[in-house]
Amino acid sequence: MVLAVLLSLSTLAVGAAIDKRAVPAGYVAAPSYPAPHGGWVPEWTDSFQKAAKVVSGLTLAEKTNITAGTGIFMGRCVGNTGSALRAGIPQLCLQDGPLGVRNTDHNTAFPAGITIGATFDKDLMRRRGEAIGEEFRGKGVNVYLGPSVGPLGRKPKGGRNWEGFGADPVLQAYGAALTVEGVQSKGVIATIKHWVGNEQEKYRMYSIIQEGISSNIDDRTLHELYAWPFAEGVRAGVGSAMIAYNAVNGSACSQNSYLINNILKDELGFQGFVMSDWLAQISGVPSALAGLDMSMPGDINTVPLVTAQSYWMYEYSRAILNGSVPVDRLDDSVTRILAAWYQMGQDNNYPEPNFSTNTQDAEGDLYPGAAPGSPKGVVNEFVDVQADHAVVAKEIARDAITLLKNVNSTLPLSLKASLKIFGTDAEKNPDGINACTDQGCNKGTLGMGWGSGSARYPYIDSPIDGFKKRGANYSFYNSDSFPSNSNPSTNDVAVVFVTADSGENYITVEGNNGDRDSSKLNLWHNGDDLIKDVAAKFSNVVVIVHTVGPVLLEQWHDLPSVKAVLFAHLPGQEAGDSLMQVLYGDVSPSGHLPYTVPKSEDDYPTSVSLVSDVVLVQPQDTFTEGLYVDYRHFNKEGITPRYAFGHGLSYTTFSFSSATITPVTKLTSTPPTRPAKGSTPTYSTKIPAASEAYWPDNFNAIFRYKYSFLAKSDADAAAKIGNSTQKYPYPAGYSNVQKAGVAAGGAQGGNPALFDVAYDISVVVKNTGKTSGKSVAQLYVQFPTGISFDTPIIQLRDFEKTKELAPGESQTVKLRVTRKDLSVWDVVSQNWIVPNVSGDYGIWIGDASDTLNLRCGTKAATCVGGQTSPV
Ligand SMILES: *[C@@H]1O[C@H](CO)[C@@H](O)[C@H](O)[C@H]1NC(C)=O
Ligand SMILES: *[C@@H]1O[C@H](CO)[C@@H](O)[C@H](O)[C@H]1NC(C)=O
Ligand SMILES: *[C@@H]1O[C@H](CO)[C@@H](O)[C@H](O)[C@H]1NC(C)=O
Ligand SMILES: *[C@@H]1O[C@H](CO)[C@@H](O)[C@H](O)[C@H]1NC(C)=O
Ligand SMILES: *[C@@H]1O[C@H](CO)[C@@H](O)[C@H](O)[C@H]1NC(C)=O
Ligand SMILES: *[C@@H]1O[C@H](CO)[C@@H](O)[C@H](O)[C@H]1NC(C)=O
Ligand SMILES: *[C@@H]1O[C@H](CO)[C@@H](O)[C@H](O)[C@H]1NC(C)=O
Ligand SMILES: CC(=O)N[C@H]1CO[C@H](CO)[C@@H](O)[C@@H]1O
Repeated sequence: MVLAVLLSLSTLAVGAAIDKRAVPAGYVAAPSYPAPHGGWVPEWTDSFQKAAKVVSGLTLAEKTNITAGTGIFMGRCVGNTGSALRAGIPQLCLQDGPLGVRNTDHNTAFPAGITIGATFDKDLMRRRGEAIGEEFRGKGVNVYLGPSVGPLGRKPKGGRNWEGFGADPVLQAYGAALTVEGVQSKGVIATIKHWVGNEQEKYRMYSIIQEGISSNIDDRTLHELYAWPFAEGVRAGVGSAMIAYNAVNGSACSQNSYLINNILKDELGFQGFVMSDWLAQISGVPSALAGLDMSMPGDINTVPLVTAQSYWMYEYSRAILNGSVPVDRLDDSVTRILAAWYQMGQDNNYPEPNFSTNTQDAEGDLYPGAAPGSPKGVVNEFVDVQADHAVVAKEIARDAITLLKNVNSTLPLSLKASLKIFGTDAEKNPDGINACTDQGCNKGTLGMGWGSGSARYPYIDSPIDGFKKRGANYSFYNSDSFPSNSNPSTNDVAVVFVTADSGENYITVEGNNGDRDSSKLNLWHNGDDLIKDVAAKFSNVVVIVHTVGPVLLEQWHDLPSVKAVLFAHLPGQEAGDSLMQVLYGDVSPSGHLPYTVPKSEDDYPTSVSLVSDVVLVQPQDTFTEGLYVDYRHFNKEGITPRYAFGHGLSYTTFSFSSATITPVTKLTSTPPTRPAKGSTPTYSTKIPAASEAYWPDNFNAIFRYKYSFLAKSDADAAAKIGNSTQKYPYPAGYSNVQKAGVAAGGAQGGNPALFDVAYDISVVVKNTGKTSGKSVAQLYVQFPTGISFDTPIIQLRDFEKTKELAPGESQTVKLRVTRKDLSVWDVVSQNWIVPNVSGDYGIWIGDASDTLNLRCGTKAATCVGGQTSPV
């Protein structure tokens, strides 16, 4: 996907030397070896035993075949591992992306991550995951390349924030964990990505002329923000994790031993396999030692499709024979991969792929990367996997719609209203709904951003389709400039559709290189001007925004004729009727902002602007704002945003009352001691016979395909080195002795005591208005005063959406805070500590981060309403 860029870079770059700009003083990428063996948590024991048994019977070439892809465009899926058919292990199919099966047909284009985040609805998060899982399984995909929780959303202009769930670690964590549970309940391996610090698109990749951008993150910030959603994904049992393109503290994530070995596999107790992002791997032996388990798609990053070169496959066979990578490291990787396969039940009649990511045709090249000369055959059986998933997709699109402003109950509309509708976003792209590869354009209704996180639309139910179906009385002006013939009348309601888009770096759209580096936080297509022109002529204006993230509303928000503003986020295929149900009041809007909407880009700390204009040296992105991203920053600096995180209006009103707080687990300043690691499979350390890697006689190799075999002479030469005193120059701090495990670990997600419930909280939510609606109870924690840690004023820790409440109806909503929710990461003791066990934590409850009027205190264990919101 990054091919064109890479090839052009490499032609430019021949001979240019890499000049590594030092990371700022104090940021270090410490060594952490060896890679911990997997299999030590009870939930995975059976799968590891089955896997280890198979692995013990595999040859060297079979093992290295399983750890890498066969090359880009070398199979039906975006990633295809080698097989070990003799042992019954098929090739595994890995496919994008987070919101649906990419590059295929008869699939559902689900609402994007940011949209499900805006629902604040755990049940919908889980059901979306289940539906996605069914579609990936139905297409024969073994590994779903989602959910995405990195980027976290630190940079408002970051290109891929929309693939995740919002600019808060806890919202991301629920999104991730429930997606993982849903997807994996259907037998599909989920992939949590991108580990970690992938907060901007530009400069993300390593190339011949420039190292990938370095995200310099301090330890506490990593734990309390960026690693938090990964911990919850791991706790949910995620089967794979994908590393990020960028570096952290100067060391590429694909070979950062501290990140993979120490944090992910040891402290967070991750049992699955770690794969590279596509072409992110930059070395062979170092990445293996640093804990990488799978190379995707298998090619050398700078020369895909040129030769059959790989860092692994045959090179990995060589690195084992010459003694550089210990045999147990390879065995552990293969066991992790096969354990995930067994853990999901994929050994039991799992379907083979029946689509091709490379073509929409029924027949085509079996290995397009080998063309010319690739054998041809049937590559697409057009299997319909949609079932009734449109139902949940529409429910999500609808319940995400976030009403920001609604003066004088302008919404809901009456069916009789005379509507004048403006903006090309209201109708489908006239060139075709899938006219742009990977949705790499912003034309027509914006249902998703662009890049590998996109899917093809089976259809789009556009807003205009919706108005038509309703029998609305409307005129539509399909233009982003104000037309001269709109005939304004005082009784008209003008509805203006506007957008802001972003995506992945390998496609540039309207000057935006993935990130919104050109559009900034402004609406696209002169949306501000269109709204202002409409507002000058019409007195009742409703603005509908399809957006990837925060946008500036200031040019028109307070104009007297702008009566209502709503964000419909990225609805996927179900953009029309979902919106109609809200506009016409079938349901009340119930979405809430999964990020802050600022008044100005200057409201953010300068450290979260995009890094730009760096030539040849490694770009440095230092997270100096620490914990203070999004609302944490606005609150700390006392900056009033246009709309606060969590804001979202309804057509009705709710009260929060009769709250209770019940102590459950008594807190201690450090958590109880972790359980010891369970046993893991034992692996031989003996270097296998060179003959295990020899090319078989008369093997019919596919051109440019990646194989794990070596020529006899090469294998023998490597084995000779392996049986000599010649040693690989191991990195400083290298060791191959398994360790006991860090104090903060102990189970999937970390020390299990971190997830003990400290307090149960309940609150009665009552519909005090005149129409039905759903509310969201949001719970924010305020740390006690006087502690020695600087903490954000409030931090989201739990939320729950109510059922649809009739007027006068109430529901008791249950929330909880865990030990971890009340802890800080102490960099000195390397553990989560409760800074004052007898301190009075404020547990604030409300329906937005700036309307928290109900406070439960942990000291007195009482709750009091009518309080002044802490921010
Ligand atoms: C990055 O450097 C900081 C500062 O030394 C350190 O606290 C942190 O643990 C490092 N992170 C990684 C992943 O190496
Ligand atoms: C590796 O996988 C490929 C693709 O399935 C297969 O052709 C090849 O024979 C496999 N190699 C081994 C050693 O099994
Ligand atoms: C062994 O092979 C690997 C893979 O080609 C290579 O990187 C490494 O330097 C070799 N080790 C020795 C000691 O020659
Ligand atoms: C709301 O309606 C009332 C009564 O019709 C009117 O006086 C007031 O100006 C309106 N407010 C706005 C902001 O339009
Ligand atoms: C539609 O609205 C126009 C005003 O723009 C009005 O003249 C016309 O009667 C309305 N038509 C219907 C069917 O309500
Ligand atoms: C390893 O080297 C020793 C001599 O140094 C030799 O006796 C032995 O046969 C060799 N083993 C292999 C497997 O080549
Ligand atoms: C801890 O909290 C208690 C109760 O609020 C308070 O009396 C005490 O001073 C606090 N201790 C510290 C070290 O802040
Ligand atoms: C339902 C269906 O058509 N499944 C097919 C998917 O493709 C594989 C071949 O790769 C077939 O074996 C399945 O029958």
